[in-house]
Amino acid sequence: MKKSTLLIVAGILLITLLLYGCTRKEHGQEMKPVAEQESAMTEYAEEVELKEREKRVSESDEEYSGNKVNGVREIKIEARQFAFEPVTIVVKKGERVRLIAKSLDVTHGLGIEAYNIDQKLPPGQEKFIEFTAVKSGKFHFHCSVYCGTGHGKMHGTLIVKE
Ligand SMILES: [Cu+2]
Repeated sequence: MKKSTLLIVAGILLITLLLYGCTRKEHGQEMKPVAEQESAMTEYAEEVELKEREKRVSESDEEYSGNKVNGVREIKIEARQFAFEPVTIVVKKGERVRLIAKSLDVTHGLGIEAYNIDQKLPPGQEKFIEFTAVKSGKFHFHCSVYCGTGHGKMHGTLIVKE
């Protein structure tokens, strides 16, 4: 092989190596923005997840009736011929519950047998019924004072969620 041929081959090899090196460097430079982009995307995903979690917390609280006031769940309940409003009360197991019950017409009563509650409700008076929701499940409540022909239909449900 001629010396000049060797030189040309060596030159080509050198150029190839240089080009390879440059390409690699370029790739290396490209890596950084991609990584930055990924971390930005991760941050964005974390932010979205946080917002969704906050939303879930507020939504899950909406599952329950009334409002939490100084750690006690206060729920207003109205009785009239011949229904309770709301007809379903949802609380969380273990929490302290304060029912603020009132009759809008005649004397009714609020009876929740599972919780040993029987409160007479004279018309127009707010009555406070407090208990701790120690038992989970669905419990029946009813009007415990005869109030007229539809008295037997005055029912409701207390749901104590785990
Ligand atoms: Cu009744």
